[in-house]
Parts: sequence; C-alpha cells; structure tokens
Amino acid sequence: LQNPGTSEVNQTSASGPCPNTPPDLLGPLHVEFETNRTLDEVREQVGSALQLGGRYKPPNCVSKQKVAIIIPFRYRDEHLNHWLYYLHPILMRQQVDYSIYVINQYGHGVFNKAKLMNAGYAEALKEYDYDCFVFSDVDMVPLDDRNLYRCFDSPRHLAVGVDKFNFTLPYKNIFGGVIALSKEQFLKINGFSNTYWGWGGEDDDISNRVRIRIKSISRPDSLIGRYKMIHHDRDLHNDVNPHNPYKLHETIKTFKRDGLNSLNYTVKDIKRDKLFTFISVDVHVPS
Ligand code: UDH
Repeated sequence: LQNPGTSEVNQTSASGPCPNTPPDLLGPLHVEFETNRTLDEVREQVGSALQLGGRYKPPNCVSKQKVAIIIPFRYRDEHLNHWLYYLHPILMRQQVDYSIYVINQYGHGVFNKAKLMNAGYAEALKEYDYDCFVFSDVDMVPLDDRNLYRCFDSPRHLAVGVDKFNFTLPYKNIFGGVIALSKEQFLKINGFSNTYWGWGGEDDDISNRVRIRIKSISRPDSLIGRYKMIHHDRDLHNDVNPHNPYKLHETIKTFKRDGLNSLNYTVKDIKRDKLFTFISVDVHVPS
C-alpha cells in the first residue's frame, strides 16, 4: 500500500486523461464588477496554482488539449483584473491546460483587434505546442462554468447570450466576443483579416471565413452560454470605421491572401506576470 501523499502516487494519477466532463464544475456563477480589484489582490486571490505567464496544467490528469487564451488589449487594465479574477478559477475547474496571452497594441494609433489576435496566435505557438485557441474580449465573463473553454469539431462560439443583448443572439451568424478554434480550423480559414482598422466588422469577417471554408459552427445551449459584459464607453482611437461593413462583401475574394499568411508585426516587449503573459505588439498602423 502506498501513502496517498507520496509523489509516486501523484505521478501515477497525473498520467491518466482528464474526464470529458470536469468533475468540480459549479454551474451558474455570481459575477459582479462593482468591487474594485487590483492586480496585487487578484494575484493573491487566484494566483497560487499558476506558473509564471498565467500558465496552468491540471495536477491530477492530462488534458486532451493545450489551450492558448488570447485577449486583444489596450487601455483596459481594470477590465483585465476582473477577467483574471473570474476566469482563472473557472479554467482550473474545467481542467484546462492553458496560458493567458494579453496582446497589447503598442502606441496610440488606430486599434486593430483582429491583427492583434493573429499576432497572439503566432506568439503563443512560439512558446508551446497549442492545439486550441480561445479568442476573448477582455470585458466578457461567463456566467456558467459548464461553458467549456476548449475546441470542438466545429469552430465554437461561446458567447451566445450576452446581458447587453438580453441574453439572446442579436443575429444568427454572430461569431464574436469569445470564440474557440483548433489550430487546424484557424489555419484552414487563414486566421483573421489584418485589414480591419478601428471598430467593427472583423468578427463578421471571420464568421464569413468559417462559413466559406468550414460551413458549420457550434455553440453551447443558450443558458450555459450566458455572459456578463463590463459596461464601458467607446475607447480612444477605436472609432467606428464606416468602411469596414463594405469589406465584408469581399471576404470571399480576399481571405486567401489576407490573414496569417500576410501577417506582419513587431514585438516591442514581453512581460511575464503570474497571471498572464503581456505581449506589446506594433501592428504597423498605416500613416
Ligand atoms: N479593446 C481594448 N482596447 C480598446 C479597444 C478594444 O482592449 O481600446 C479590446 C478589448 O478586449 C475589448 C475588445 O477589444 O473587449 C472589443 O472591443 P470593444 O469593447 O470596443 O467592442 P464592444 O463592441 O464595444 O464591446 C463597442 C463600444 C461600445 C460603446 C458603448 C457606449 N455606450
């Protein structure tokens, strides 16, 4: 008989695959953004099981997927603190083998969310052999931990019901907020477009790409797929770009040459916090 505290026993149990349904999920969650949360507090509250860079592996089983969570970012520190406070414990309960990548747009030029997410995909792959990528807005927190942050046979739209849309889908083909694609799926659609500057359109563009190349998407049911969004005003240097909706008619013609295979950016800085890896990227804003 072995003492359950010995490392031998731990090693044995760590070698089995994680169950398909994580055993410690709670279901519906209480989420509020009124509490002021500093990064120091969040590190203390949820950081103890993490390795530097916001890296976690379940201690008692082997996850089927290695998941990179990519957050496009600029000027949203307060939102990031809330996001980290809620998401780390959820992802741990879901037994995900994951890291958090916050991809910060360097400088004050016009924002390009989709290009940042492409850069996040490329940078994450330099560090670890990820096979699944979750792209999440920094202001989106799930209201049910049964909404699994992993990849499925079809690209996954996780943010089905957002409080600001009364928990319903605003339109059928919406594919934004929080989405998950396997490496294979993301490569098949050539990633995101790099050419959506300013607010709007990039999520409908990737929705088009998925429709053209893969056909179907998957979603959790509308109760499990609920989200609470942190309310905010329009950001600086991310005004609605009135040209973006017109570009959507062109996706079918342009996606093969505009995406991962045409991506160019410059990494300005990489910082590893306990809770996340922060990569500042110059996306080469056109002058
Ligand atoms: N983002 C940043 N910084 C920015 C802009 C966008 O971090 O300056 C990221 C962030 O992850 C955010 C995501 O890009 O969650 C999506 O951008 P968004 O929040 O601007 O998009 P959303 O549709 O809001 O949520 C649009 C502006 C709403 C103004 C409402 C005024 N009442």
